[in-house]
Amino acid sequence: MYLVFCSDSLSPFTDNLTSYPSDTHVYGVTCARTDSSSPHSFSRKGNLDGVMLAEDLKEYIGRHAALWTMLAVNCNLDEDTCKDIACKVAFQLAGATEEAGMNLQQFHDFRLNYIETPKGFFEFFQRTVFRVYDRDGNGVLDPRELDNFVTLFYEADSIFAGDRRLPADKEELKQVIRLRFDNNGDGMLSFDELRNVIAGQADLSAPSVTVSVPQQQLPASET
Ligand SMILES: [Ca+2]
Ligand SMILES: [Ca+2]
Repeated sequence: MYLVFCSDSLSPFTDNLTSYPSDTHVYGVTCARTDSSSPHSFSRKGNLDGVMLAEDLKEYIGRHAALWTMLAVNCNLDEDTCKDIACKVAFQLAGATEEAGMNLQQFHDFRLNYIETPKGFFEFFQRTVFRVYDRDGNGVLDPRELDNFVTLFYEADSIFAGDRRLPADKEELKQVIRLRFDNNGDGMLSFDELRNVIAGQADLSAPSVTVSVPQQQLPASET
């Protein structure tokens, strides 16, 4: 169920709608959830076109810590960077662009598909992790971006730290990832190729060590 408000006010949008003066009109949308203290809503300051721009989306994401705090914890990033990345991913998933903004229908679908279902929410998180390392945002990790990504696995405070299944060092892990997950062999890792790695559901162990039989030592030349 939506509650639609119209706004020509420059007042910042807050969770507490009753704090608005009577002449304030807020254009937003809220869904019927049990947590009424945290309405899913957005404002478009001084603009009634129903389009949500990056500024509005960042405000929405900022008020929903669950959308970005996991990034801060897992990737050791500051809050603002996490919110920016979550915004970029939200626009992408909504099929919208930051320049053109997100319309009400796109916002509704994004929220329904990626915020309100655990599966969708997990995918949103995985995509934000991927986007952290896809610095240029071209949708694939090039060798340098992959190098940054695998560093995550070997940092002291990493959630993967101490996992004995991991190869001994990141060079070996990169090799494992390229061999097992670069399905189209283009030397780049797309989100779909890395999805299970990010989800912690991939076998990253080094190939089983084959015990090589030492070659028979040749007698030293006597000449
Ligand atoms: Ca890239
Ligand atoms: Ca590839």
